[in-house]
Amino acid sequence: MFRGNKRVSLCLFIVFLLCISVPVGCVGKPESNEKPELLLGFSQLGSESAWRIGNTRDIEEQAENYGISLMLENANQKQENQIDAIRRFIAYQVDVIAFSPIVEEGWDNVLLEAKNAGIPVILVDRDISSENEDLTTCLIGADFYKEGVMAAEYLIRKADALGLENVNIVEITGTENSTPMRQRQAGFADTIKDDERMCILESIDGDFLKSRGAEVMRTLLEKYGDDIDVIFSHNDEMTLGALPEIEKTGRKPGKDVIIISIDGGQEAIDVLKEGKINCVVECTPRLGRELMETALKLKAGEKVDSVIHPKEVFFSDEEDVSKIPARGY
Ligand code: GYE
Repeated sequence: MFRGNKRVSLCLFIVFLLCISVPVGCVGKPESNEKPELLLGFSQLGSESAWRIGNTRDIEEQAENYGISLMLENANQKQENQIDAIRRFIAYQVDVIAFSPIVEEGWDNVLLEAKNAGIPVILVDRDISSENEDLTTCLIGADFYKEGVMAAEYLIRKADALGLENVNIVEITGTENSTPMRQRQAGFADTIKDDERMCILESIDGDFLKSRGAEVMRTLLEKYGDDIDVIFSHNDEMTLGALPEIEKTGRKPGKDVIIISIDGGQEAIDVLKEGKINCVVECTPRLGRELMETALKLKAGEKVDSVIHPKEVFFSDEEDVSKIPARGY
């Protein structure tokens, strides 16, 4: 009897254990232990411009929209920080790596490590230059060559409209050896090369920074003074740095000097509306949606397009600029 009772109690205890363990099993592991559907490591190159800040924000927002876990690292304008970040993503075994290379050269070793770890890599915004073509899967970014072409085509139309015979241009270029610097310069130069009125007096590196834009402008003004007819600047930040320097000399940007910029951030568009910039070629920082779509496809083992360029336009004094809607960056 006593022994029987003991057996019954044991049985009841086991049933009790089963009762409490089954529902817990149904609920599953606590959320923090759950593997997210996709873990994306993204190395942003820095925060040098409104464009870059808008790009980072867009990628964060779209990761959230798509329910993708994002490991975001900001390299503060240093290639070695980007290489370290990519190595951390590999060690962490993320599903997909994305990065915006600050310059084109110098990525082969770390990308080979990612390839050997079986992690696909997406280039965002800027390209790399490598003999080994299969280190990355695709590039999601603007057609910078076309942006340079659009800037030059505007200038040719403007020179026609004003009846100019000689057009002296100074160019403030973006970060040396970066894709937008190389491609914007090439697109612009190729487009004006057969127009005998056009002459590039000098091109100086402004590193996409406002402070450098001002510094470069001072140097160019000291050297060429009133001979300068046109400023072609590779981004809005450098343009915004250069404008006050021109004003200090008593000349009016947008009237006495033709100003052409690239990006199309809100601040530059406001200055275009004031008449101090003549043309702004758009470069959209909204690459987040394409990035998430592509990362999901790669995780699913699907094929992706090797180059994805967003559609871009330009804004100029040839149109009613008061109608340009808010830019959002
Ligand atoms: O034009 C500039 C930024 O790579 C497209 O980088 C980007 C460029 C953009 O700092 O403002």
